[in-house]
Amino acid sequence: MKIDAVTIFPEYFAPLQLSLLGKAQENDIIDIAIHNLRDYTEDNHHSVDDTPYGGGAGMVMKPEIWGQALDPLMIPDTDLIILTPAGKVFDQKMAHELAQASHLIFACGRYEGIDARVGQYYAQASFATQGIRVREVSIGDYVLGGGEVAALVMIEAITRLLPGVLGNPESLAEESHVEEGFLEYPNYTKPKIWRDLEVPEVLLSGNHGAIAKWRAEQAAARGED
Ligand code: JCH
Repeated sequence: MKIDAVTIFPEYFAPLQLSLLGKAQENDIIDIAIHNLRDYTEDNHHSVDDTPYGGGAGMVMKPEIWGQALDPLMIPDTDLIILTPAGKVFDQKMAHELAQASHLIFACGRYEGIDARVGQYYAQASFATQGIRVREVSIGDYVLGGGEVAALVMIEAITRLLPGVLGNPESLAEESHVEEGFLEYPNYTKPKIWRDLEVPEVLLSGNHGAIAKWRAEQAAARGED
């Protein structure tokens, strides 16, 4: 999977070199390129923002710069993801959908966001017929300073679903329960007693039927709070 991210803060993406995401890149499962939006400015001050039409607080990102940055990335079969607090909320189901994509572009705005015509432009029929889709996505109902952290969250959640990324496919099979509305049960490891707290007896019993029943009960109980 090819992944592009466009941002005025490329340094935010340093964690992509670590752990699971770093390995997925080394193993050519994902190919990530980070693009500095300011490289596409043409004025002396490298400005990317301007005052909002209609007035109001804050600044809005200029559409021309985004067009210059995105045009060369818009190849057939691309999902353009515009991060915004007003977008459709990212969940495990959307992660699975996006894990099927061949090319993702994350447009990471700052200030009050990107001029609305950028999304409108690439959502036109002339792009749709080439397999270019535009999605406005939020990662949850809270306001971040920009799209970068939201893009990181999505890239990690999507990448771990790609074939060959997780060594152990059992964890993915068990996780599919999460998507079906089942919640996880509490986990324990050694030692058997830690600071006077004991591991539930049933987990030491070797009775796999009883263990499965207990875990199902615990998972259901977690959903109640
Ligand atoms: C973003 C902002 C609108 C502040 C600028 C670009 C995503 N789930 C989620 N929360 N926040 C974001 C997000 C994504 C992209 C951008 N900002 C800051 C945007 C505002 O209006 C109230 C305020 C935030």
